[in-house]
Amino acid sequence: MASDISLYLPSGATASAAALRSEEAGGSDEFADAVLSGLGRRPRSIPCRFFYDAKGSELFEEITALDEYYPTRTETALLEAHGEEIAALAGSGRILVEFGSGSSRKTSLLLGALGEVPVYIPIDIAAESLREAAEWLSGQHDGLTILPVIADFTATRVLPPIVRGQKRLGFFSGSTIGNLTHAEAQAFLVNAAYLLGRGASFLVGVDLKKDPAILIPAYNDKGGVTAAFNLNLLERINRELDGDIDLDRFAHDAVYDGIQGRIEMHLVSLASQTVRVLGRAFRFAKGERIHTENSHKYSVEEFQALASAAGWAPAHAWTDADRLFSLHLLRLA
Ligand code: AVI
Repeated sequence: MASDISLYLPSGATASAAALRSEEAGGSDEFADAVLSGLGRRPRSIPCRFFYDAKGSELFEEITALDEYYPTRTETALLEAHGEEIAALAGSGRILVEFGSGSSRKTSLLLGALGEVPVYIPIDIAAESLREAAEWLSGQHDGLTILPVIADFTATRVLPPIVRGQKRLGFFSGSTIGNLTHAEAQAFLVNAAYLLGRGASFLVGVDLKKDPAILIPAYNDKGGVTAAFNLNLLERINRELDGDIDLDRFAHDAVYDGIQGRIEMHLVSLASQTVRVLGRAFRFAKGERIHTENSHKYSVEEFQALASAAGWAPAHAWTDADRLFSLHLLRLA
């Protein structure tokens, strides 16, 4: 039954989600260190993983349903259209290892297409979302064994012992890989190869390079949901780090850097002002920015080159007719 799902810690222990809540990524100490050092450096920056507190996660869900935000629906449509072919190329009877507990709907589509999956292992640092996703999926897929692992999926080196001797298929959806720098993305793919092991397959969703006239609205929607998502970082600072930031004196901005091939999100100071966080003062000039997110875009060939450099052999890439998004199947010899 759903509520019996226990969460696996790489140390080998199991724990309840509640007991772990204070240790989740973005827990206050780590958040405080990142904010104090990020506001103190030039250019100022705060890592995008801190967007996802409860309110930020809700706003992100809203973003995925926006007209302007094409990635989620396009990737979902690719999974619907090519599920059978993906399953045939990925290999049957494999343990499914998902990096991030992101979108249960996409996972459910993939599970449906794969047919027999002996065990499903989602890895995420956020215990609560991990448990919620596992509960929902266990309701959708009768008899599926789910072993959620609480860990930083970019760095974890351990899976539950049940995977020993079993072939694995990795799944990393939503172009979350685009939120990593090229070097971090390569390091992630190398670590995923270690974790998934010889003979593994890996399905990765990657947003494609395209006209900035499509990209910019996807990160600056008319309804202001992405702006609220970005500004929630300042609200989170006020809530958790005793901040006094006036949200009306900062604005959301999204720009496309064609050289780096990435959308950058920033928070721009609308006035010359001083803000306080945990008793420390930070002076902003009017127009000064805090860099809050990178979202890298790749051509099919660029991503295949990155994956190859990390030891993976590209087996196939699916794209939609408008060339908005790509799904890559990689293999490890
Ligand atoms: C989670 N990640 C892949 C999203 C993206 O498109 O980079 C986060 C996001 N930021 C603004 N809108 C969506």
